Amino acid sequence: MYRENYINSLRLEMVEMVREYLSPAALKYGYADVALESTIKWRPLVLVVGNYSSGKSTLINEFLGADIQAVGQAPTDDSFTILTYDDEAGEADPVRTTEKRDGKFLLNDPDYPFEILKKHGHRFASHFRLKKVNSQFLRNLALIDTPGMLDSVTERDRGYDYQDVIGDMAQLADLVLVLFDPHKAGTVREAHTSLRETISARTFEDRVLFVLNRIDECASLSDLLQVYGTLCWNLSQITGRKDIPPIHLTYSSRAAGNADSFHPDTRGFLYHLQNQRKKLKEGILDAPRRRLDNLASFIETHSERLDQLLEAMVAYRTRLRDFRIKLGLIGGLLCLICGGAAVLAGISVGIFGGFTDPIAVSAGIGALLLFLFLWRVGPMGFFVRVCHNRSLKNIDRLIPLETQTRRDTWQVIRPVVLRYLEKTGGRFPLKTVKNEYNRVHRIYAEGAREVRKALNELAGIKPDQSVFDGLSSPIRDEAIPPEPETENPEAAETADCLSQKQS
Ligand SMILES: Nc1nc2c(ncn2[C@@H]2O[C@H](COP(=O)(O)OP(=O)(O)O)[C@@H](O)[C@H]2O)c(=O)[nH]1
Ligand SMILES: [Mg+2]
Repeated sequence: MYRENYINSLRLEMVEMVREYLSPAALKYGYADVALESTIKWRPLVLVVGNYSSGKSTLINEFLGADIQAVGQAPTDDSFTILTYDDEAGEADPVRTTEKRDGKFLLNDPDYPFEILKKHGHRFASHFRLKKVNSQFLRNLALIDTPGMLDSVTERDRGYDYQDVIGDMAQLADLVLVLFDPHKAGTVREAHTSLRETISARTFEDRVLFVLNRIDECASLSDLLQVYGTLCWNLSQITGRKDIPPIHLTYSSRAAGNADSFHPDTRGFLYHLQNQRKKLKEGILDAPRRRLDNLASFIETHSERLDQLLEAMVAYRTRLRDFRIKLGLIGGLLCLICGGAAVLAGISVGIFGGFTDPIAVSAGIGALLLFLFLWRVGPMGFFVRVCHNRSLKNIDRLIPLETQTRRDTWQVIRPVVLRYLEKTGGRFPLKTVKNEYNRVHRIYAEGAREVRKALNELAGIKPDQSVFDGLSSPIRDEAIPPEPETENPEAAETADCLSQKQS
């Protein structure tokens, strides 16, 4: 429980950090259209994608401990379903759906992070829903069950862009499970491409878990190896990498039993891969910890960008202020000369009696003030505009960009800086922007480091065993094959190899 509480309070603190320090500046300077925390404030999310009939809903039901999602060989369910915990439901009750919400409600409720999915239109909204389930599995995370990939002809009939939706959901998710099955090992290329495009290359490996499901349907170990090889090949083609990402080899013993698909010869290798289901479950239950990693990266990335953005604003305003001071001094000097010249001219033509004549002094001061006013509205305004335009033209010289990291960050925020300076004409108070810069800089320089320190501390805290043990599913493993009496050493060795590769 200690670790769970630690994770939860750390998550809330990090969201608060974003809300209090980063969001205000992000909204004010047009870096973000909606508050930064709107996509991260909800619970950790696990997205489950794959072909239809790859066993997504079966897997989810098994972990929830009840038949919550419809399952079937044909494309049964064409909806995106958020499965989340019902805090109000009694824990002793049998696991069931306690409440349902439709897509329109979800997309418009600011308590949920799904506003960014609104753009996918009404057809998507009618295929989007939420179920509250009183399953302990969902206590610290929410799952998203998705309709499977279909062939391209049917794709067009969906009425919304499936790939785009998957991409947006993957951005919200802390963990993405990509399911394959032996019949279609490698045909989720499209889903994979949209994931690749939306999840940054740096975090892709941490965020995506590949699962080869329904392995009980492989007639033998060599059949499984063939499927595994095909999948590896397809994955390496899709990712463009030679090293194969870890793949969980698993199956639903309950569905396998129902489907009556156990070939007696297959029991040997299945026995050695039984732990994979448990490992997968543990991997999913680790989503809250993954959320912390993602939040840490989120804070690092956005605080770095906002820090540079505000640095540029301060640099611009300081430059303008210095230029104004210079212009003011020149103007003051010119006005003094002009005022003095006016008095001298007055004396020389005999209008004023002399330098001590009070009328001459007042006339001199009046002339000085008039020249000052004319200077400010005329030449000074003109020179300030010239300085502003020159700053915009040479925007890349506003702040030092000595490292590649700073240059990369600058490329992202440059248009934001330009837009804001053009919109305001450079008229914003230097003091305010300096204060904002100091606040964001504290997060960038110290906050992000503190967060990493807390995460390192967390790594030293042992997982709460109760989290995993207390979640034994009421859907029993009816068809788990018994350990083969005479173990085939070759098969065992190969299965071990596969398992080891994944750990
Ligand atoms: N043999 C076997 N059948 C499975 C397994 N997982 C799911 N199924 C069956 O495959 C069909 C499709 O499952 P479903 O969960 O609806 O797939 P989804 O479309 O990906 O959600 C159902 O008839 C399940 O009973 C498995 O591990 N082994
Ligand atoms: Mg399904």
